[in-house]
Amino acid sequence: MSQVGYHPAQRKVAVLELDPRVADVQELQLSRIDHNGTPQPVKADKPTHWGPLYDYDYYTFDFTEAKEPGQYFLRYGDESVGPFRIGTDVYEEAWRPTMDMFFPIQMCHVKVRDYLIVWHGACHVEDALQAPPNQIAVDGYSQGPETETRFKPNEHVPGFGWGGWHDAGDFDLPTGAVASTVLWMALAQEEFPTDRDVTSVSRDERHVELFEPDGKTDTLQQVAFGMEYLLAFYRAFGHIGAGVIANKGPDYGRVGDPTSITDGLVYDPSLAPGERKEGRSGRFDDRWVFTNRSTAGQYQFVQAAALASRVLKGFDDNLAKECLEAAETIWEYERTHDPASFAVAYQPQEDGFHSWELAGTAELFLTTQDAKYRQRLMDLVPSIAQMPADTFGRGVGFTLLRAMPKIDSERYRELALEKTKAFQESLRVELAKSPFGVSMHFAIWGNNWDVLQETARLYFFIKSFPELFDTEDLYSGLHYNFGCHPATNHSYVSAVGSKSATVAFGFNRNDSTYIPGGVVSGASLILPKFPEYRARPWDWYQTEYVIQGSAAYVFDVLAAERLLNGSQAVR
Ligand SMILES: [Ca+2]
Ligand SMILES: [Ca+2]
Ligand SMILES: [Ca+2]
Repeated sequence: MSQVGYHPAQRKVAVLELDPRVADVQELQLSRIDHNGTPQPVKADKPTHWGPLYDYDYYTFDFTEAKEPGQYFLRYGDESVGPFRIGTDVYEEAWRPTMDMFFPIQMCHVKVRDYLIVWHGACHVEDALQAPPNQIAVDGYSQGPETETRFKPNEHVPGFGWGGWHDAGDFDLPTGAVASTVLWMALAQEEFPTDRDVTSVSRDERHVELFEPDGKTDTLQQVAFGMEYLLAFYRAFGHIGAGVIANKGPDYGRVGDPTSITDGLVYDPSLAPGERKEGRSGRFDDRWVFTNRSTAGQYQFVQAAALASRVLKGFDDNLAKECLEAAETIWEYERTHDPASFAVAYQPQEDGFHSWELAGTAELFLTTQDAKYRQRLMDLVPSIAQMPADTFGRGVGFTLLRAMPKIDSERYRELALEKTKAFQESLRVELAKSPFGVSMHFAIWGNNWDVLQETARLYFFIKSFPELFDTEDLYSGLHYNFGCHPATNHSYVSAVGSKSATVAFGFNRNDSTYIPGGVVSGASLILPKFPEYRARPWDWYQTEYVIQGSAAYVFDVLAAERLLNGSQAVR
């Protein structure tokens, strides 16, 4: 069940995971705590057999009729779960720890404090050195035979000392993950605007203070911080590269305060190791920036930047203008040059259907309404037509749907509807494969971030074609994230829900602790069919925090809040 509980209007289905050898399945009991603190029975019934899956036999218990606000428990035999709430406000605060704490704490290049608590100091301020050609680095980063920039190997590239979030417990700044995080955050702000302000960000002092307002909307400050990092590539190279990461293994794997991983001074090869002169240092500890161009990555940036330029307008007009200028310049470059597909972690690859080009072009069209972007989208209609339904639904589809009203073309709309219908049918089949009502694809990590991003995309399908979709499918993604999933019933969001992931693979994992609002990947599938969640700090494939999953989570909670409580809901 969901550890944060349920809105009265939602479907409520608990899932019971049993050893298939259990012969006599007992009653499940739902009770509500009365004003004396005593559990009062609400419903007791034999659960419904769903069937075998993985190493288990699954049953469901539908208690949708429970609508009275309050605290509830579910009991089966000796096992009891709860308390969990039923109330119209169950999601109201659920997104806040992620924006109030997790994202500020993941910020690189600043110190982060919460009054007495120092989360970390201003780290990696000397970023970054040009990664040398043919350099293979940790965590899937590599450089091709050319740098594709004007910088010499190991030369300091200015401008990388501000912006970006550490991804997970690693301290690298992966371009694709940052772009995807900006996307979900900015879409959340565009669809469900909030003016919440509990974080101060001082660029001059490199100081972020939690729970101290500074008169600026936090989500916009975070979108700007992500874009500042991505724009550093554009400013220095004119194109986007794979990311920034430590130049040696141990520096990549360190835990605790990252401030002392590097000495904060720019590397100068003319100095002896340990020598310092005029603010430069002979210690070779500066991080590398990886700079090969990959067309899909350029279009991913175009999409994030075009969207951010809309959202940042009125907040930081200069930055908004630069975002749009960068998006348009890079789009133009990719349109007039041969595509490049340097394969490296944290940069996407284009498929045979121009998915990333379509995403960037549609977003630019949404921002500018310029006829040349509309024309390019219409030119690519045959590619959309050839796209398999799942490629559409799990990829660029939600972006193409967002552009649909402004494109105002019957052919485009018909095609979007046709693809959406086909995707909806495929999704129906997929969601019925488990009692959890979400896509259960596992590849090393748990599937929670995939579920959260699918849920976010689903919001736009529901918005475009409400008659084709059931909003309960969107809520299933949240219930899954909050505890209705295999192996255990932890909420996958640290500190959100009665029982949550309070041990996780963040940069404080060595203390077996967590960062409030961080979202873990959750139970992974040990082959052939054992779902496992051990809640251990170093099991990165189960308890790791990743920034894009956390941003999609924020989007999903706000989407549910909007669908259930209307537009006045978001605060
Ligand atoms: Ca990483
Ligand atoms: Ca603020
Ligand atoms: Ca240094």
